[in-house]
Amino acid sequence: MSNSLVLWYDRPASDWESETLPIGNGALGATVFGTVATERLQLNEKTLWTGGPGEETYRHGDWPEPRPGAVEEVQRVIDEHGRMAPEDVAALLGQPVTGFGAYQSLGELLLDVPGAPAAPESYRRSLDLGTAVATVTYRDADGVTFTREYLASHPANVIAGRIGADRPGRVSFALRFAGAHPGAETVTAAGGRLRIRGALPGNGLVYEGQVQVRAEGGSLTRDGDAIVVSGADSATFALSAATDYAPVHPAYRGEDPRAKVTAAVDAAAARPYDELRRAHEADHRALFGRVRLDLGRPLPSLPTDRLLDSCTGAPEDSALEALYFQYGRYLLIASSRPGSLPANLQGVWNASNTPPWDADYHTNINIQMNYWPAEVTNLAETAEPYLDFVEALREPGRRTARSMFGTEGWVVHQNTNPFGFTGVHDWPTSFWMPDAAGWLVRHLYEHYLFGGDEAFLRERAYPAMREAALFWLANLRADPRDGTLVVSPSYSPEHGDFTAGAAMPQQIVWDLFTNTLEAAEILGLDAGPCERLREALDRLDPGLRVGSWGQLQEWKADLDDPRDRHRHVSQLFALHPGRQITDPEHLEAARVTLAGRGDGGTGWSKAWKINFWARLGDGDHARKMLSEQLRLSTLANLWDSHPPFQIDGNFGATSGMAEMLLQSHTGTIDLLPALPAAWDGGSFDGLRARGGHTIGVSWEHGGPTEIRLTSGSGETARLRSPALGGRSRVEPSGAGHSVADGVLTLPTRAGASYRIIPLS
Ligand code: FUC
Repeated sequence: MSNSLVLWYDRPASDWESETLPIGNGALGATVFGTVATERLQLNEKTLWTGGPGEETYRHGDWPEPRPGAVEEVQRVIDEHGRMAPEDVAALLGQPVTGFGAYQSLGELLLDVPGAPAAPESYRRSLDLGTAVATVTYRDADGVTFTREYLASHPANVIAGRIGADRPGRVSFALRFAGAHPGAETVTAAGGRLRIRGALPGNGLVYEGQVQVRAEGGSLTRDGDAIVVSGADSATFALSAATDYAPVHPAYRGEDPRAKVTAAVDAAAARPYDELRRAHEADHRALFGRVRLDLGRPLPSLPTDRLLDSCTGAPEDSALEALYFQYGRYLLIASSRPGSLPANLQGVWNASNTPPWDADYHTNINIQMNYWPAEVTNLAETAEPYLDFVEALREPGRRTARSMFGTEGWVVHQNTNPFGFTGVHDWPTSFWMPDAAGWLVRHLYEHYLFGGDEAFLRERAYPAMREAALFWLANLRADPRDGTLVVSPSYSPEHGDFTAGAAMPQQIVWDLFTNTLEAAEILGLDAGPCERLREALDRLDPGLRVGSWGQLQEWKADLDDPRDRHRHVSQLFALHPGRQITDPEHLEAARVTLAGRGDGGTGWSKAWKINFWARLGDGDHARKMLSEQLRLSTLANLWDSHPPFQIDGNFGATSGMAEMLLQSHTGTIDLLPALPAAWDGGSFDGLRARGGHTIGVSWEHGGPTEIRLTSGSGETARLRSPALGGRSRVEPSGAGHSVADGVLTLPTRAGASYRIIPLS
């Protein structure tokens, strides 16, 4: 195969944020600098967080004392004046944040290489998305070629590396660890093993890391707390790390990490490196290899940073676009695997102890966007940490619902941490969002829609959805303006005043109630509560209003300014990720809103707009946003930039590209629903549709020439494309398909594969 799945550079990285190459196994992350004289691998362990229990002041964001009448007072002001300034609401309902914490760096693994060339020849630093191996090669003045490779193995739970040379006896280095919390940890070396142990200041979270070095030939000695390899033919290392964090309310502490780390490093060190690497590649390929995308252009043989610099929006960019799509899938696999926390604002990669926004979990778009590509790009397993995380918020969220609102149900507000922070802080424009839980649980339902696992729906998704819905049954209010049920106070994320019935909260509640009712019907459960939910849904203001300039209103009153370019386009939740907008009038209003907001915005904002335009069926505009994101919001290592680096935009763009190729929101599978002119020929395989079908399409001149479908659980597939309106050949032919209104209906057998070839 060509290099179509490789990021590569002809220089070492000097800047962590924009240049290093990430590897990860979900729990552990490393970024590779590839510097020749002192190699640097910046390290992370996903649960290494300050804050939470152990901090005296930590209260999960709940009010320390009840505030009887506070919410009602805000509701009263809004009823009377129509709005209330965020600062005034924060003064009544917010509180200074205490003990929230931040995601920490673990430190750096450093390899000092004696006699390294100052000007190496044939230098190359690369990341192969297909194998999930990062490689650095260079030649010294004697003509010796050195090769370093690094990987993060999920099955072995280690970050491992191999340092080699093409002449015997030339591998020498000293390996040491530079911790990120010098006063809090100790580093020791013995028997080729380096051990780091510490307890974080504040919350006392215990962490441990170990690295075992092995050398073939030469010698392995110790120099203080460094391990020294001299004159070896090659050397390998295996590193693991863990903390005593556990995702269990209220203490959020589990076992001491030493036994787990020791076992992982012992086991990895006892295996031949090649075998470890083979097992890693097989594990990675089992996920990554499920989807293939070819946008009809070969990747030019240029370093990735120069390729990115050469992007203009021309059709030739499509090769980089395909690489960028797969990079999002790679990053999700690397930063979200079962057994640890979900991907945070930076996935798993963070070099700072005071990262932007604490590298936390923002719930007003960011964590949700991280998981948009998970199901459709055939990586459902990567969503498991997120699904677990959402479920684990129920218990603290229940207490927050009781103490702030005095009702049943569960809530979480605008940002959360690994320690069940479900209450509030007091940053006026981004602290209040009780509707966030309704948005979070939608992925649990989606997981069922794609995977068809009814036990998951019954035991996990439905209880969390139902309890979030019960919160709103108890907390919706009759709007004195028209008697509809509204959220009050309600807030359109990070924008404007507090009002009653802002579009996004209304649409989220619509989505939550609709999904919960659907799920209950599938499961045959809960006649009583469902009756109440149905009545409330009938009375609910659906949050879809067309305003004076044809726009979809952001608030219930027509307050929208056509010149407003705010990065959030929250009023279009109903377009994406929601599925409430399907009729021409509201689709057109959504289009007007989107055109009004313009094509600017932060990285994630542009990524959301790719999805929006795809949902509107406008492939050229979707690709324009993709191009804007690549040109203006993407760093040399192809990380998305808010700025600064924020990974949600990577995931949102991958999702948006999938939405351009395949949609399945309303009972049909729409093929190539938003194909841009620049992608005039191409093919994909392995994307998933709701209903459990796996789809591949080849196309030319904008129309499918062959559709490949593998059925999951044997549901009937309804495929829509203008090309399917006429005659088609279906193989195997016994499938008994029919065509009506441009929809080809195909009964399927579980596990069976079909080929559909449009004939006219
Ligand atoms: C949201 C956005 C900000 C930023 C932050 C992490 O609240 O409004 O732009 O992305 O999350």
